[in-house]
Amino acid sequence: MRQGGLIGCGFFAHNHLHAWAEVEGAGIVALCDRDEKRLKEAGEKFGIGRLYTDAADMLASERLDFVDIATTVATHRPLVELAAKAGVAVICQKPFAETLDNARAMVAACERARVPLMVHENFRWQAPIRAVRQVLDEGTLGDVFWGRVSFRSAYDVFSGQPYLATEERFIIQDLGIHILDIARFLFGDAERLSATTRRVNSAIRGEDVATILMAHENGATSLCDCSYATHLPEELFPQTLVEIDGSKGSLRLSANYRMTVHADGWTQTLDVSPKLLNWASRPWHNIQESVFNIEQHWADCLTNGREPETSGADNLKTMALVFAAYESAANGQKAIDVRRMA
Ligand code: NAD
Ligand code: 89Y
Repeated sequence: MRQGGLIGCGFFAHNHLHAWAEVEGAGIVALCDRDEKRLKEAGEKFGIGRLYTDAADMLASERLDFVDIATTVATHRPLVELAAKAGVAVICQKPFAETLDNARAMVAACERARVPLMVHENFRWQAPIRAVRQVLDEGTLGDVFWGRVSFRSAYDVFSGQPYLATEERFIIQDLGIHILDIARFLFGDAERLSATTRRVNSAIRGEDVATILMAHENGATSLCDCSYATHLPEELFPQTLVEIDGSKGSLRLSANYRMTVHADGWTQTLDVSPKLLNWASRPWHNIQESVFNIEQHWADCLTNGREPETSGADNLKTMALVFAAYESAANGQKAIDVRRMA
């Protein structure tokens, strides 16, 4: 079994730890958090006794195959570079970096050290998103010319993640990043992008609404829209809805994980709900299942010597969309050539 050390035992890391306990071929043997209380609590809850308040100490004292970094973005670069220097493979949570320069530097550090690097970009690993991709792969819709990836909610994310209310940048960096990555996963890389943003909730610092229009290399147009200011009759957090139009048919991933495919004169509606894993709880179970899926993918990649789908190099392209969206919105919706950025 590949042995990992987890750095950052906060809000989301508990999902990582539940999932690691079920992954085949890899697991967590040591924990690190500079907050001793959080460290001890996680150690007790998951039965892990090797505890460190300093990541360098953990790397020096343990024989680790990888580290799983579940801290917030400001600490990603020093921690990724520390692990690379120790010759240890790295998983890093999203958002990977605060700047493209930092993202490139982390990718370069891992390449120089010849250690695998995966960004924990998990939304594309959600079962409903995989089901959509399968329809595309089967060619049922023909040539895709238009798509929409949409996340609209008023769920209170600030109580569990208070830093989301105080950062200068909010929804694109935190959530839109997943939506943009799903768009790349479904429609391929983008050439051009333009965006608008808005802050509706005056109690927070950053933007909570964003609308992003992209032209993809294959000629498709997509719209990524996200909002944490949308009060709907039915709160759908954390569901991502998808619409796709192709030359032979259309697909709609609608509320409550219903996927409707219409092609060649017939219509089929399927329930593509995620599994409710035994440690998961609604409504987070969709995200929680994807955490297990991406961790299992990492373990399989280490075993087979394959590059993870959301490698650091791949994630540079998603990060480029994030920064391009902010640049466009700050410049009156200016069209940005994203190929010059990644
Ligand atoms: P958090 O603040 O609750 O936890 C972070 C923990 O890291 C804290 O306990 C802190 O003490 C520790 N830490 C920070 N720097 C450290 C260092 N240098 N060494 C050791 N420990 C350190 O944050 P969170 O809400 O758990 O979010 C963590 C990351 O997970 C964020 O980047 C967030 O965007 C991401 N996240 C991802 C998803 C997803 O679906 N992929 C969902 C929620 C959060
Ligand atoms: O941090 C975010 C994420 O990655 O998924 C949902 C979230 O927890 C709040 O927007």
